Amino acid sequence: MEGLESIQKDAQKELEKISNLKDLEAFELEFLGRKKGRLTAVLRSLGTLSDTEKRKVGPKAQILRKDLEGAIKEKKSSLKRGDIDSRLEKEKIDITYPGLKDPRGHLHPITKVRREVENIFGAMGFEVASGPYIETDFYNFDALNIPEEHPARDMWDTFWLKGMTYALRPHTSPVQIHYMEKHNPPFRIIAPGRVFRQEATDASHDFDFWQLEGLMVGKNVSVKDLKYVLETFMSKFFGKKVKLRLRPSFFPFVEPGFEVDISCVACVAKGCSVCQKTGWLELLGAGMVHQNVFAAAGYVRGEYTGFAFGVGLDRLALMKYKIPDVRHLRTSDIRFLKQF
Ligand code: FA5
Repeated sequence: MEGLESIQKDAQKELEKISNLKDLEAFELEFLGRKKGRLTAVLRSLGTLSDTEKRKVGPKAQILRKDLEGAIKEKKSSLKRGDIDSRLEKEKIDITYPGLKDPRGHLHPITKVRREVENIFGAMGFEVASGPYIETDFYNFDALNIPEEHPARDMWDTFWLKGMTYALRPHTSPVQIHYMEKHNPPFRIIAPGRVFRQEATDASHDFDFWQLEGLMVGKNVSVKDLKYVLETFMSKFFGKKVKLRLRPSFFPFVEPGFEVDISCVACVAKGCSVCQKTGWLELLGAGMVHQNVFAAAGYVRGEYTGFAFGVGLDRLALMKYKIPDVRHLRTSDIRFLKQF
């Protein structure tokens, strides 16, 4: 029978060297394993000893078993702790490290302006309507009181498709007809959308730009309503009191028609380079809907009155954000877009 002392010495020596759980398992088997454990063998053979021997060896062997079991348990938990520590060391996060830049984009200035415009008009009871980019002559011109061969068509030279049957819309006014064909007055709508024109571009003219159409129709709608609605919108949009000036002008689909100027928002009507020292900015076309337009949309002539206006969304954006050239809005130049 192996002596308890040598078992204890070996166990102590080996245990000190153990640095992982796998070796600890092997150690446990070597000393306490059910079949071949060295201490197990001693404990099993106690029965073959004399009573005196038994009393001498028995308690010592039991104590050694308990000690070994305790030491194994302790080693196991310290090895596990070590494992966690080293994982923590490997996976630790330095929360003071500068963050990675968020690559998310943001809304385009035209989208921002469109949403703001929709909110302001929405608060005044205007619904948002839309229409197609590709139109027939009827919606682009005839229904808007611009007959074939009439020189007024030259005001909106557009891009023709399919042998002059279809064209890209040169303004948002066709949406008036689409909407009136499907709805009866009273109503108030705005129609923001892209329009396309054959245009020699410059700082304030592009060939692909955005317009905002407005249309309010009812029994007693008048120029007063037009002036009030536009003045309220402009003042809210620019965040300051804006004055309106209506000058007589010609658009075939309105009678009377106006060119609408607003008091310059850059110099507050004193005269600067933005308004070319006039104190006024030319911004939109407007007027009272022509009865021929109501008739083309299927209404009874003389039954309703209404106002309509068309303003360049791009021009609103230029003024709001002090952008010097309308063409910047479509270059997709990130250096430009980042500023908004
Ligand atoms: C029209 O397009 C009319 N449909 C507006 C209208 C609607 C009048 C309803 C009466 C009643 P005009 O061509 O003037 O009108 O264009 C209206 C506005 O669009 C201009 O005042 C300007 O703000 C903007 N605009 C016109 N051409 C361009 C362009 N090439 N680039 C950027 N904005 C433009």
